[in-house]
Amino acid sequence: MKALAFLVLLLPVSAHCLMFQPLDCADIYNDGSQTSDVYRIYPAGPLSPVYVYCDMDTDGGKWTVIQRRMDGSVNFYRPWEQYKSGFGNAAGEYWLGLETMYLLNLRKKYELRVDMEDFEGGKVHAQYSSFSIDPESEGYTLHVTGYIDGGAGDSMANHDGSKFSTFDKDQDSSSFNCAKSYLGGFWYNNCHVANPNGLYQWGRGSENSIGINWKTWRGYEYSLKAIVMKIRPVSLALLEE
Ligand SMILES: [Ca+2]
Repeated sequence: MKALAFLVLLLPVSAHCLMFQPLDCADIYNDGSQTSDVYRIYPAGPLSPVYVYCDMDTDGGKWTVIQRRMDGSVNFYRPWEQYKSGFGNAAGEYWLGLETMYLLNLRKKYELRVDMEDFEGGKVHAQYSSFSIDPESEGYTLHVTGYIDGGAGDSMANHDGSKFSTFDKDQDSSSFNCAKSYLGGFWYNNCHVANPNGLYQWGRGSENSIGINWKTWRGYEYSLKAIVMKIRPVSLALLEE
């Protein structure tokens, strides 16, 4: 019996070595790759790799980047199907995709961190101890709670409980089309306090509310230089509290 138990213990380890298919950047980090870079993850199974940027440096690393703006190189005014499947370049600006985010949420509990920069050298962040989204049949409704201040203020609370909207799929709580009015795709409410997928505007002169806004930091008339949304699995110890 002792020998059998020993074999059973060994099996998962050898299977892991033969076909390592990380779900997220935390799996990659724990497997020994601890440099921030582009990696492949497999939230939809072995035949569907997804390229993603892993932040292995910020606050202990293990962050899977789900959204990144940094230079205006990618157009974020896109239809539903593209926000669902993802777009852009994992080495630069991109949106991971709502379906991939949902598949990650199916497997693990995540926290969210939003890092941002302005054009004057300011850097702040906002963190949330819980981040999840519902399936497409529920409009990919956002659940984001447990705000922890990093200097940015809480611009996401207003979006908690909202469905995702794009210019061709209005699921917001406004009488008009928020995505069309504010030139992005997001969990618009009535309409936004944060607009990370808005129009990249290279700083000053941002027209009211259509830029990359984080209202509680730089307001509606300032479009940020960079914003990165990243998620990391919450440790089991924390979940049991
Ligand atoms: Ca509407």
